[in-house]
Amino acid sequence: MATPTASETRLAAHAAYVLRANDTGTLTTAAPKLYPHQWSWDAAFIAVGLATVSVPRAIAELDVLLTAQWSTGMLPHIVFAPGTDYFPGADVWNSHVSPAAPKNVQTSGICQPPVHAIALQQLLATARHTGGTARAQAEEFVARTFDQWLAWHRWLAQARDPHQRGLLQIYHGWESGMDNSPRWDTAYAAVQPDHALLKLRRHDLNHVTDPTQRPTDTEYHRYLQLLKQMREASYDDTQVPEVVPFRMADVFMSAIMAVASDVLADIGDTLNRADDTAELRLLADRFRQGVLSTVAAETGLARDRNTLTGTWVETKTVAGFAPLLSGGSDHIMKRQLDLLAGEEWCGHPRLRYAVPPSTSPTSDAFNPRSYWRGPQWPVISWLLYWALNRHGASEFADSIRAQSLAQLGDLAFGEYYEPFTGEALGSSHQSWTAAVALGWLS
Ligand code: 9WN
Repeated sequence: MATPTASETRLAAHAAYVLRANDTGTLTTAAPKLYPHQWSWDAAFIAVGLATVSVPRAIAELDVLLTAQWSTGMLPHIVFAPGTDYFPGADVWNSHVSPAAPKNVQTSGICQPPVHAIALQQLLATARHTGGTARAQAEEFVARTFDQWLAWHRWLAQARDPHQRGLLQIYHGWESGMDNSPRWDTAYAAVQPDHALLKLRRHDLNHVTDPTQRPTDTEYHRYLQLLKQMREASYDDTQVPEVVPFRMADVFMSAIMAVASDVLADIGDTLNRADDTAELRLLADRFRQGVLSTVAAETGLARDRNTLTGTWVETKTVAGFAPLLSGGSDHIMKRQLDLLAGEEWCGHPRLRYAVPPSTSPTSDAFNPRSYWRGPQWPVISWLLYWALNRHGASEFADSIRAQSLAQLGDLAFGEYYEPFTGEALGSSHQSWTAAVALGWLS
């Protein structure tokens, strides 16, 4: 890699500072005020960034998450730090209604996309490059925790894809990590909130004062209704699908499962875990095929499926590019690369930075300020960048990196960005945005 420019050095220094400032001493909060706890997929991206500064600190971050692992293997989507305000907090989730929840930590009762093996791979690569004790510590960590990551993948495969279709089912938009994406509109329309839930205790709007950047109250009512139904079912893996009206086969999460299973298998190979590696390769193949089976011939995009109604989601969101993560078909990859570079996506003439918007600006569902309904998310740009490099599309990956670094040059470390103006939206000093900046710069 070329010598960093002065602005790159400045960006890296600021990014490292953001991560340090968001460190509670135990875990790195997802954002200073808006998200004062640890989130599962945030922690993975944060570890990628932390590793470039301190390998032991990156390891500590993942260790906290693993301490909260449920006995089923599930990694919960939030690990609560004590005594901070967030809604819905630990009291609302009440994870201890489930016998599978850990006793000494409070967590949520749902999961998020399994990007963690990607973080392990990056952690190992950074540590090997650093050498010395960092390398030994990372290798010891991976060997010590391999069974826990394996249990996580096994749980996803068994609990969320029991019929082995290669598509993970989710029961809440929060599980996708793309909470209010138009991907979930039809499923949420079927959720009828109880009257008692209409009075919300939202804290997010104290920190993001422009409500158009956040989900609406109507959306929150539905989020809370699903949470209540799941809590009343004790977050039980077989009960929950019986009681919630939100049942979606999430194609983007399934693609992450495919590629992360392959990456975990690569790590298993280095640990001489032949049987487990073979199992992970089968999982990778199953989910790769599942993702490819959703691609619409007319649009070339992958689709989520509402498994309650049996209908496909046709809205053009970034999730349509799931095959760029999972791979498996040269023909589909080629078509998707052309699409992604084209006018409906990164080549849209009004974009300030040529990185993927969460929803295509040509879609009726597009809203440039509203959270997952249009803004660009640096963390998603990084994930696609990583996947493009993995699948040999390094030129496109380089362009996403360069455009992203320009976008992050405002040093705001926004949670997401307005695609036409480049304005940072949501929380500033968002940990995973700082982390992926470090990932790009390392
Ligand atoms: C609910 C922490 C998380 C991310 C999600 C993002 C947002 C939470 C919220 O923040 O979700 O889980 O309160 O809005 O959508 O992807 O993990 O950064």
